[in-house]
Amino acid sequence: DLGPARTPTHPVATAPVNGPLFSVDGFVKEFIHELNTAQGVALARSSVNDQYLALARTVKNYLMARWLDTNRKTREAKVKTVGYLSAEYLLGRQLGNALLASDLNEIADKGLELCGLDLVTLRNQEVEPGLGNGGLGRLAACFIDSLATMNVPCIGYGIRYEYGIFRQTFVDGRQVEQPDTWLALGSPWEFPHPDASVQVNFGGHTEKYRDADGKERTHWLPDWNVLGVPYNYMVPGYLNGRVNTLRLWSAQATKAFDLPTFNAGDYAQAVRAQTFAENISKVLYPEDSTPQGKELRLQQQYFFVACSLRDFIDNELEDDFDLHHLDERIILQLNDTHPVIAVPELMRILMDEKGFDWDEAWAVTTKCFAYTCHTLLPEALEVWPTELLGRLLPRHLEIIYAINEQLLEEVREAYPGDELRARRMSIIAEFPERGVRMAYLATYAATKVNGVAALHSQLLRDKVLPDFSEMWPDRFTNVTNGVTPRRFVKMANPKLSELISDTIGGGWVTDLERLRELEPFADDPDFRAQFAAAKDWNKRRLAEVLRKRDGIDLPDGHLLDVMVKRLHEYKRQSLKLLHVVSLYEQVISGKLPVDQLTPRTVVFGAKAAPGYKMAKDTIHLINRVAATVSADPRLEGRLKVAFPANYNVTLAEKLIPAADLSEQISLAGMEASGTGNMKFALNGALTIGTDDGANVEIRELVGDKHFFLFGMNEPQVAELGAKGYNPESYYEDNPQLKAALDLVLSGHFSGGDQHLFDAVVYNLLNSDRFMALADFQSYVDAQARVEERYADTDAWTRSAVLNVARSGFFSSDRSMREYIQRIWHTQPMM
Ligand code: 6GP
Repeated sequence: DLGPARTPTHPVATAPVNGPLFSVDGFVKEFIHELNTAQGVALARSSVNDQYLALARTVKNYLMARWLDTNRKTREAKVKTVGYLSAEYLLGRQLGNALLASDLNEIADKGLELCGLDLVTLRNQEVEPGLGNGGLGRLAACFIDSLATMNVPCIGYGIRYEYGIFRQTFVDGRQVEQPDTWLALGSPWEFPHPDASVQVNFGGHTEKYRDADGKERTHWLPDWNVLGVPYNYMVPGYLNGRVNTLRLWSAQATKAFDLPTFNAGDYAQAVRAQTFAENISKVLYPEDSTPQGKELRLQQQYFFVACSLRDFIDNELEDDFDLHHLDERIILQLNDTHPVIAVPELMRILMDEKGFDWDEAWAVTTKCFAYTCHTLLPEALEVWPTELLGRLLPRHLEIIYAINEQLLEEVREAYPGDELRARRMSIIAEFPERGVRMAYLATYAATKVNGVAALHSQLLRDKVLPDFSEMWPDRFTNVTNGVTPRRFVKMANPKLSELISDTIGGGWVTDLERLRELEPFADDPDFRAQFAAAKDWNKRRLAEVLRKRDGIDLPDGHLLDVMVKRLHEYKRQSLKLLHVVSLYEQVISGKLPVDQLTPRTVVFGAKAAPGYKMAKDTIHLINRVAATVSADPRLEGRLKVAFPANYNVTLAEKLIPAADLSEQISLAGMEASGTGNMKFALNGALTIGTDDGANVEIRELVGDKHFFLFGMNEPQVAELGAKGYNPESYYEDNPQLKAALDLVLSGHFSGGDQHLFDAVVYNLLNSDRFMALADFQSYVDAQARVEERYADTDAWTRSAVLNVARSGFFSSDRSMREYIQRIWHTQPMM
């Protein structure tokens, strides 16, 4: 403890912080200073990595003054802050976005040129922080970008994983995971504040005692603890001077090592505690949409949530703040169930530490949380065994039991005699083992519960939480997801952005509905030509990236058909693959003259959870089909399949702007929303998709004529399921489908091995939980319509322009506006 700060007497000490001068000269000075003093090298002897780090720090220095200023103003204004609690943030590279937000692109470009350096090369040196799996983590990153841009106070809270999502490589076509060493070459964007570290307790037991007033109270006596060290990241708003905070926690041992053991010579034992503690933030769990019920995962969840609540209460609020009014200063948004342990944690703080009664604590807690659900898969809803939860967090389990008692009392009062209902709604599951249903806990405690697209929110109410929505209908709402137009249009698609700005002005970047003004230009041949030219430029840029990055050659003049997302059976990459195999089979068997094949390149990008066998087998099969099809001279180069490894945000930014066709083909009722679907539409790809997630809203907005709908809708899926689904009948009845599956079974893609892909094929034939075979014919028919439209270049481009013009709704700024108005009740700052 350094004691209280002294009152400064020097005028400079109290003046606002100034960043480097906003000029090419100021930039160069700062850059060289960083290179010399932080990197410790002269320009002439510096490596590209030195230069990148110095550049990143230079840009950070510009933002720093604004960050300090934002913090000061927010604190002074004592306004309500959004505390976004998320176990994942899939940020993507930081440099490009920081340059854009601070309007430094031109200055940096010129300044680096004066130093004999090239901005693009330095930008490519950045390793993206992959601190998330997929949609849920990327959504969090888009949301905090939008809040900063809209001038809304927000702190994103999460975990600083030392290893993010694994790096995917292919060995003989099979996925092999490599550790993601994103910190290895330096981490210029973060700044740790070890002095603001927080202690987090685990284990032990609880004891009752009587306080001074004779009231019974509880005391938690934990038996181990770790330290949470905050690492701050700046979240700059677009050209508005606001810089919000992303605060990620890193776990450290409270004691570096056990000195007596160390002195006794058992060095390994002496540091064991340290290793154990640091494991908590070591690695991101690579499961997407399906939880891993592992103890370390629960440790991670409690760790970051406990750090965040403590941090906000102790460091962001005034010392004398009355916590009865906590909801006037923060709304804690629970990004799925991962942070839901924050609910009993806040109850514990208020009761055990601040002396609140139960009812007082509950009244505050229920005003401070809102919950977003991101899934419909029943197996994706987290349930923590009470045995584990009680061992790790005994006090929290007690509180959860008490919350549940209160819930059941309310239910019994509302529905007397309906014991079955009470049992259904219990937060405590009794089967297959005693466990805590985190989604129920969140729903009971939250002011609002939302799904992430209209259809999803409807199904959430009707199928996942029907009893809760019946009892508290007003608690449920929908906020359809969105994506940030800064990163995914302005930055990722510079040519299209320029064309849009030249046509309707630059306001669309923060007011995306203005893309509507492009509608009339869909009929302007000149505009269409420029639009198509931008698409071509994006394709050439992608070709260069894929050649360098993956050794993949992208043929000219092909329809670029892209399916990028996590590998999951419900997303149905296998359906896309069956279409490819079928086209190929028809050509090599002579049923389809090769010159009638629309030249097409199909690009897949997908990581599979390391333990998800079916997903990994599917990756293997895609790679084998890719190799076979691309190499077969009978196709005359008219069909190609490419599967670049390690799909991530960085690749998405190149791939999405180049795409013609966006594949959004999940079984209806399974994809909560999707956000890739929005990015494609905004970049002028046409969608082939089912009536699922946000596809429904995309289709409604862009119009049926400009969207290729296929497959069963959700009620039809439910009906077929109820009737009894028999995938084999589709195989028997559809010669085209049969021929495709038979070709796989023949060993054609596996060097004659007729059993290599048995698991994938027989899963489709015998079970096919996600009904790919049922939707096959409809999908193939829709693809024929795609080809017909594509053959008419003008018609295709017209549809593409209309997709852009009508997709402004899918800005994450709009999503944030809806959260603010209906859920958070916060105010932007002026
Ligand atoms: C995903 C959903 O699968 C996706 O449809 C949605 O767009 C995204 O969340 C953002 O809302 N869900 C997850 O990634 C997940 O882990 C538990 O859900």
